[in-house]
Amino acid sequence: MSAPIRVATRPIPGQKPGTSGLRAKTRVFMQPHYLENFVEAVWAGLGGIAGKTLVLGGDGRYFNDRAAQVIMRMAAASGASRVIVGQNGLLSTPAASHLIRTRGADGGVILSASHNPGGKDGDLGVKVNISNGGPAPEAVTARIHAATQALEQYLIVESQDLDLARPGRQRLAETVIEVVDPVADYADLMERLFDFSAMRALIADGFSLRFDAMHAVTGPYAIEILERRLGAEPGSVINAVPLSDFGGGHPDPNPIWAKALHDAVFAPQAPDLAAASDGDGDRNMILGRGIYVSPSDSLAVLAAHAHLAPGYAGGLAGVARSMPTSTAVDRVAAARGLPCYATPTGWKYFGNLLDAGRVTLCGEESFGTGSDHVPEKDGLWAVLMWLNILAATGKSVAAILHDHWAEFGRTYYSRHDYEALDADVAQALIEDLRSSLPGLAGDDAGPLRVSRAEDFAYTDPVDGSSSTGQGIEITFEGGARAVLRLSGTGTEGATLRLYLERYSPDDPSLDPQAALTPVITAVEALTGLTCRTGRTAADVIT
Ligand code: G16
Repeated sequence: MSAPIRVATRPIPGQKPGTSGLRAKTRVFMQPHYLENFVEAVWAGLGGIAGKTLVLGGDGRYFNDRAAQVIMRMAAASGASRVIVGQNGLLSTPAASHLIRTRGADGGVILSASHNPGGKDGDLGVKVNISNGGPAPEAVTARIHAATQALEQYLIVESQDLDLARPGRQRLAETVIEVVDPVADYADLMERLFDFSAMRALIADGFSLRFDAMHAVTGPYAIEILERRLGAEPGSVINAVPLSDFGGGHPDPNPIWAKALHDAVFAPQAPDLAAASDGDGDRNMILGRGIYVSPSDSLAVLAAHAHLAPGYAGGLAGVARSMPTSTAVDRVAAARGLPCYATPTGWKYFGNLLDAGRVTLCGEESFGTGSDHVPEKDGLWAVLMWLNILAATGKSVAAILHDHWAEFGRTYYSRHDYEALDADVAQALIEDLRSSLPGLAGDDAGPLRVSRAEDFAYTDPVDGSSSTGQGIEITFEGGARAVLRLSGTGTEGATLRLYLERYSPDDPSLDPQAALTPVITAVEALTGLTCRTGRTAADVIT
């Protein structure tokens, strides 16, 4: 084994971590030094890697395997004591998070661009987690970004590829490389949180389940948990084999990209519960026979029923949502006397609240839900929480949802995404709106009147750190709300996200898009969105 090689390099512009790590086109990551530069900066952001333990895995997308080999060589070159890597380089994000905690690791690197498409012409990403198991907070990502701008060299050892196909230990220079089963520990954790015997009994009684792994990382996890441990019929997990291009699809669990699954619940022989997860297993979509559960409603329902699962029988300390997520969960929190926090978009902002024991459940409109079991959102966890609630109540998904709306009222909600916009156009739209905010309260906007308009800023109640410019929030008289912000996870131009919400105290069962029409009209009046972007409709509506 040769000594570490110092490779001279230069800063590569644009290596700024976004909402969740660095994302770029796969071909960009494949350019000379691109991955290596960023990884060297990650070591700097983590305060060095010498003598430390790192967890490493990914969602199996194209270049995952090559990138894992490079990262192990770089970790060895910089003196890491151990790299714990998922078999075949695979680990879901929540499983990686759990491993970091159970093994007392100092951090983790997850190779994933989440729900973005994969393949040579798709996207790749590097997510960075810290020793609490959660995504690197802003202070760390800022250090990483600063390091990318000052790099002159990186260290790497030369070696043959390590064999990641079999669990066991090997050595790379002075570093122990430990290949682990990616599924077992995570599945055991789920058994401790949920009532597996009740869920097994429900399934044995004929309850049908369909889980779409979208050819991404959750396939092996779902087979083990849903089919092997819970006894769901073989074939209940579909698209279960991780493929490097996700079979050509977007591993994005929403009604657009998981359309076949969505349509199946509205067809004859619909499963009782259907769900999907994303590339790296941290997102979820929940469907029941004849019904789609919006992520914001899902969070509210879980908050209202979590005590039915053994791991949460003691009740919740509090709940948190990202600011653009609907206020449905706030109503549950108010009714149950629970603290409720609104944070900026990005799971990293939940980390301190979870670590401090202030909240037990968190969720986002972007198909993410989770709890204090790991400081990451967790797709399969959400599916099991729903299944546990269904087993405990004996109700259908539709009945749970309608009963929820009857008790708490219904918060109509939708997100409209305008993708691959000219970045300057999108930025100018946001800036113009931002500068108009001070005088907006009291103004008419289409059929609505603005009651409050602000640029969301957050002060973390645990460590006092603050984040500004986190989305424009406009509240209208009567309680409707619109939020506008630019996505931090895209890789092409800019994606404008428009989040729309309107509360109704009962459940008039309107179509959400129809219920939200006045809010859409109001936003158009305030921004001139159609004219400025040249788009007459959103690209993706969830
Ligand atoms: C990441 C973050 C989430 C965020 C989502 C969308 O999820 O972890 O907190 O809600 O991106 O962010 P944006 O609106 O900036 O695109 P993931 O699953 O992509 O890692």
